Amino acid sequence: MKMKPLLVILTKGNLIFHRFPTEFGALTKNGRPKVSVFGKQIRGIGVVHGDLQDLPEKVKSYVEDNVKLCKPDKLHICDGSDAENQKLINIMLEQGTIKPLPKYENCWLARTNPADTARVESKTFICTEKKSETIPTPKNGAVGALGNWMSPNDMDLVVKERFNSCMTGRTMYIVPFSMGPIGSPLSKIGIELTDSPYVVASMRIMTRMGSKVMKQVKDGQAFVKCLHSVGTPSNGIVEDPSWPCDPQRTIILHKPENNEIVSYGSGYGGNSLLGKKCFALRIGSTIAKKEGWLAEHMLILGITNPKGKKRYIAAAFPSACGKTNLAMMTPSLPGYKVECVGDDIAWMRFDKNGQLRAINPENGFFGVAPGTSRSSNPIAMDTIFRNTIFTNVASTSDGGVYWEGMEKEIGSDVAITDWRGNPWSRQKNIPAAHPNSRFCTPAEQCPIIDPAWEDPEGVPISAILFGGRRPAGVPLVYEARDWKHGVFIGASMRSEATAAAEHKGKVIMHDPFAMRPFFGYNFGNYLDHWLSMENKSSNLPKIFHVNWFRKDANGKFLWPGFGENSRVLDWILRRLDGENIADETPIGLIPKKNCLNLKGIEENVNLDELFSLPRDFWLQEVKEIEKYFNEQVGDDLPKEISNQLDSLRKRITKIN
Ligand code: OXD
Ligand code: MN
Repeated sequence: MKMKPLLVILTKGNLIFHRFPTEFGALTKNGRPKVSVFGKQIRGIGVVHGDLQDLPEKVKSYVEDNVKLCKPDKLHICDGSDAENQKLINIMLEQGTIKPLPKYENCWLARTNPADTARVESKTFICTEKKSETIPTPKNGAVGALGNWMSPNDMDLVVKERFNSCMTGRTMYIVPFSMGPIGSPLSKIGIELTDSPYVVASMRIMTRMGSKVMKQVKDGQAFVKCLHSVGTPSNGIVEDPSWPCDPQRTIILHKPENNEIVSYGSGYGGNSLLGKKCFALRIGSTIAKKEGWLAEHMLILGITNPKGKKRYIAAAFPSACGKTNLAMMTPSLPGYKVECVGDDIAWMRFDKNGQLRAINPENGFFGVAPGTSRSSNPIAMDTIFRNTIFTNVASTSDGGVYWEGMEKEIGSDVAITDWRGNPWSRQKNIPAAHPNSRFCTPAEQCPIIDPAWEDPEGVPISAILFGGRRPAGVPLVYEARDWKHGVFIGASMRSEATAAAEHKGKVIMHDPFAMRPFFGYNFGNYLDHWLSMENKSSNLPKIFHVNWFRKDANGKFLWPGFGENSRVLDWILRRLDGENIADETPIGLIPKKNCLNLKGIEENVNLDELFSLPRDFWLQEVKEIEKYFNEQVGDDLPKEISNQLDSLRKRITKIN
């Protein structure tokens, strides 16, 4: 009988031996699986799926370079087919990466290594010759908080040190993917090389992936190079073969000059599904700057009013602030209909008539699970129980999933296993699901997916919303006075920290444009770019700020949120129609008395408190913004933005 190779595993300090699943190759004398790559040739490497000869030359040479570096045992060229997906699922089942969820159709549960559960912002770098291309120079001794820079030389060293032989014993998957509908003039292509079948299966949901995209590369389309490895720790010991990773050396690098992304050590979400944050936002924003468009952390929704008039709105909120809930909202106001184009990213460009048009570059939803329920987001619940990969949620004894928020949706007799695989009970003082646990589900399954969500021309955007979690001082909604003021509002955004990244606690963080972790270049230049859009159209979208999260003195939310947010969208749409329903305030325009439709909820809403503008709060807010701009953006802050701040300060001092 052919022996499977041995892998040493360290569990709770004890050395145990584990046999690699059949996926892994033969071992050399020193215990490392054999590889045979010579020069720039790929020789002796088993191609387990697809034909190397069919690869476009540019892809071939990208693959060859990285085979030489990473030394995988096998190559798999992804075609995106169902049969291929089944193969991947079998491999993941065998490796213990996923388990089936028999309560649903074609759904799977993955549990990550507990050290690999979120985006690692501190280990994410943009690599440019000059540091100032990537981040503004901080002032007054402040530590820069608008991204991390690395020189291209250091990037090379990091890559050599980490990637050398990192795929030994594994298969390298070659994943061609399109961000945006295939063939849309607004779409872009990437090729991800990865050693994680979980990443491939997730990319198949989150992007348009497979042979059709490779064909476009063959036809001459450029592609963004995306190299990913879950990594192999430097001592060669993979602690948990069901979720290999190398958290100690995790690093995510972007080189805009070459349209290149390199990610090592993490298999999780935005760290590894490179089409999402790395491509669609970081590299995307640098391409957008060059080409004159916008790559933004925004949902896109279509909303039809009771008269049948439809408009599209894009909205930027930081991670875990309810973008998915708003994008799939069930309006409480009669006669309104919301349809979803996207829940996380928008690529937007002015067309030749000066109309801003947006596509959702993604093909799926990678949504935060906790808090999603029949009452908060019934549409998401109708979307996610087919063809979905859940990660780090809890599981139930009847073959389903569970997370905080689903209390009313499971029987009292089912037993729950938490995201780490331990028995869990409601009495336990720890969450059953990881706060950043996710569902990864195809967008086309959403029952309210917009009929134009794949329109190659994009959908016309009439309004842009900025917002965040602001427990104090910030009213439910206000409208920017003009485009420049709107850009200033985006630049001044702040929000409570999120579990989507590695931050702790509920501190209020600056998160300009909800892009702080995702800027691909110097934020000061990004502001210039946004300001320059003013010249592209005489029909600019109106800009608003919303805050669903204001609390009263007892810590209770002042606004019911969810479907009731349709009342705010109703006011916004009527403003777009030019209705005289707004009053000037020092911070912008807010609804005139009796102009926000509160029919049926008047009793429960304290409008005065919801829209109050406490002078001390706003004086402090202006101080904070000023400090932030001075320290973080310094000389790169456009004059127009500091003028906006001065005007705001003057207006605020007039508050009684
Ligand atoms: C996300 C995020 O995953 O913003 O969308 O963290
Ligand atoms: Mn996001």
